[in-house]
Amino acid sequence: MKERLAKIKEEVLAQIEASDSLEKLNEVRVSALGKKGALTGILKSMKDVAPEDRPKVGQMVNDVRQELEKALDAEKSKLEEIVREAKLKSEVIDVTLPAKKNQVGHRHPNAIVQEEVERIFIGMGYEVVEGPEVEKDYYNFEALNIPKDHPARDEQDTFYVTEDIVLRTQTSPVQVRTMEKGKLPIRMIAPGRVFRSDEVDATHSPSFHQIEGLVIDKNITFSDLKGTLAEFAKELFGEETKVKFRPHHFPFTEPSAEMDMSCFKCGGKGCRFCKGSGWIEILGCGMVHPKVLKMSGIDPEEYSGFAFGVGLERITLLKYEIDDMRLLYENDTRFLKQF
Ligand code: 2NL
Repeated sequence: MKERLAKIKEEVLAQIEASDSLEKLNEVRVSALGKKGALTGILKSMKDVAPEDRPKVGQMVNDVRQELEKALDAEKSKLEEIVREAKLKSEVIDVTLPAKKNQVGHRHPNAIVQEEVERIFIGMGYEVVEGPEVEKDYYNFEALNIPKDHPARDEQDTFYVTEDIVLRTQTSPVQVRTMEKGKLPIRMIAPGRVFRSDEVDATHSPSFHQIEGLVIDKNITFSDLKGTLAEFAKELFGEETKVKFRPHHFPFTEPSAEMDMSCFKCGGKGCRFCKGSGWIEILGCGMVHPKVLKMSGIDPEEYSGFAFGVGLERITLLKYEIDDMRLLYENDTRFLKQF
């Protein structure tokens, strides 16, 4: 029995020595000490040992078991250390490598200018209101005094969704919806995307942005319009900016005008930028037509108001001296991050 034990010990120690992986070492542990292992086998054959010898043999088996366990644990630590070393070597990080640069986005120049315009009007007590881009024909045309046969409908090259649903050609429908709600007075601007099936070139796109403004109160006059829009131009293009108004026609305002501002490049002397005239056209405006007020439930005898509309892209191109609107739609960050 003693020899059998010694042989098992030697064999197992040799197997431990020969194990070159944690998996193999575990197989050795199971085959030596496991339920069906060699040592357990010896304990099972205790019945063949004389009863008086049993405690001694038991003691011997336990001693061998302890010795083997010690050897197994030592080998396990050794193998684990080897695995750790290999892992450290394979996962080595070169801290001197240049870091990956995160691409940071940039505010779109249109968004920057829109926020600037919003800031100016909020400062004068206006509210910023938004509305749907897909509109009823009624809100886009009828309520603005543009009936079915009106030539302005051709000028505006409308995208029709159905016979009476359109992609809005201006943001006025937002103002009509606000007037309809009946809460007066109104001081609002309506920025947003509009659509016209125009030809595409350096100054036209089928989808662009507009900012319209509307003021309705008692005793609002053309002087209020002039003062407000002159202040707007000064805040946006500089204190020295002058404005002038030319008579114009819109179906929804009467009287109507277009506003020019003195050229911010040459100050009015005339240059390539203002095509020698010293003036640059920037917006359309007028006193809200009494018919438009009446259709939205406002009494034109009691209330009056002014309205205006500016093309956002037009202002952006002017402000940043960009010569082609298409640059605003390409979203090339090399272009965008200049502003
Ligand atoms: C332009 C002209 C304009 C308006 C828009 C407006 C809205 C309502 C009532 C009356 Cl609800 N008018 N909007 C008025 C005058 C001009 O835009 O040339 N925009 C680029």
